[in-house]
Amino acid sequence: MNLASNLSGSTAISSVSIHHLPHESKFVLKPNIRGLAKRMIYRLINYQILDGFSDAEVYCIIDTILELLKPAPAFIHMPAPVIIFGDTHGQFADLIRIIKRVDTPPKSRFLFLGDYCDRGRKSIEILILLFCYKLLYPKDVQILRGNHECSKMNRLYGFYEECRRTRGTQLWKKFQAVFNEMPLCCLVENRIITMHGGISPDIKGMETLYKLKKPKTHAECDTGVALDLMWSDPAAGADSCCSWQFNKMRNASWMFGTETVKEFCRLLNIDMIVRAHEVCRNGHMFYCDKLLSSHKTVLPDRSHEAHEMAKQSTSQTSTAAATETTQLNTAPLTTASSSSNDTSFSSLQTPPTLSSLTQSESTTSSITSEPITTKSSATAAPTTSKSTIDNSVTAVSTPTTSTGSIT
Ligand SMILES: [Mn+2]
Repeated sequence: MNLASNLSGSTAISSVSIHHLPHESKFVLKPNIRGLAKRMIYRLINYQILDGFSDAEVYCIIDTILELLKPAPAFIHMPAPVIIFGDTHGQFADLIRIIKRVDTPPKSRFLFLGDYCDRGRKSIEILILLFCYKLLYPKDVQILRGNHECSKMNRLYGFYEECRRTRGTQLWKKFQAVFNEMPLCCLVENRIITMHGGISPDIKGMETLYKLKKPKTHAECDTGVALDLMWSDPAAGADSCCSWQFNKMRNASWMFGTETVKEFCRLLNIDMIVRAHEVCRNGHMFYCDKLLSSHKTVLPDRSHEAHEMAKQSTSQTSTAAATETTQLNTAPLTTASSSSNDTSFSSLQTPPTLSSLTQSESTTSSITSEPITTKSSATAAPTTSKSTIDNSVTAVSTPTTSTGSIT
């Protein structure tokens, strides 16, 4: 399957203007920072470490990405074809494994759907790698914000400790400033809308998204469309017939049913929603033919622990509680298939450090077989009609009737 290729036909010409983000075109990267970003990518890809780069050099990349992201709106566009990645959650080895399998920018485009930090042990490496790619190829790489790119979350779920342990808490603070500037939603080729969590009953049309402001405070992250884009989920089983219902599993935002997904696609005149935020056993799955969850994981379900954590951590606030369990990983939509098993990542994250948490979390697990079994097609489909999309959906033998486990 190559959704992006299927979309690159008839709208290619008209899409030029809508994908134009002026601030990215005007952005000029200083030669010394360009060189630094290239050296960092080389070391991260080949050695998977940032050792040898000073704090000042790491801060330089973060300060520059902040400068690049600041003018970006909360709702952005991107042309197809594009490789879409779900949650990475600090599992750097998995990200590298997939990046080595696909073309990297500028030969391809990358769209990341958020949740880069927490859970896994190498969130800093993931973020710095993505920042370097974004700096070098600003139009070819987009990085959306997930619910873990909020300080309330990543203070508790591993990222703060990782920063403190490796380079100090100042680094953690610098990352928060970047997170506040990340866009929340991306429209691919005018046909596929993407976000970390899901849709919102407050989205009344494209205008809502164009008017959306990037949330900069806890309060802004915890309300309205921004909250829903980062937190909502499709409903499973019998609940899927309901239109909107309170998301009890998250204790925040909404769950939406199959008809709601279809109505949303009609309302915005799009073909599909692609989101992450939940575990998908096979890496990605379809929901009522219109919503694709792109998320691979194989790690133990810790929802009970997470739920307890959420209850404790949100005793001061009523929204945006975390019920995410260990989850992983990147699931590119347009990659070629591979049937090889991969156990390259074998250990996970240090437990959260919230003093009230006394449970010791399992720290070992293994990644099972690579879930993507789709093949890229070099032939672009002639139209961008619904039938094109639906055909590409049905061509993939992935689960279609239930949502992934709550994460
Ligand atoms: Mn999430």
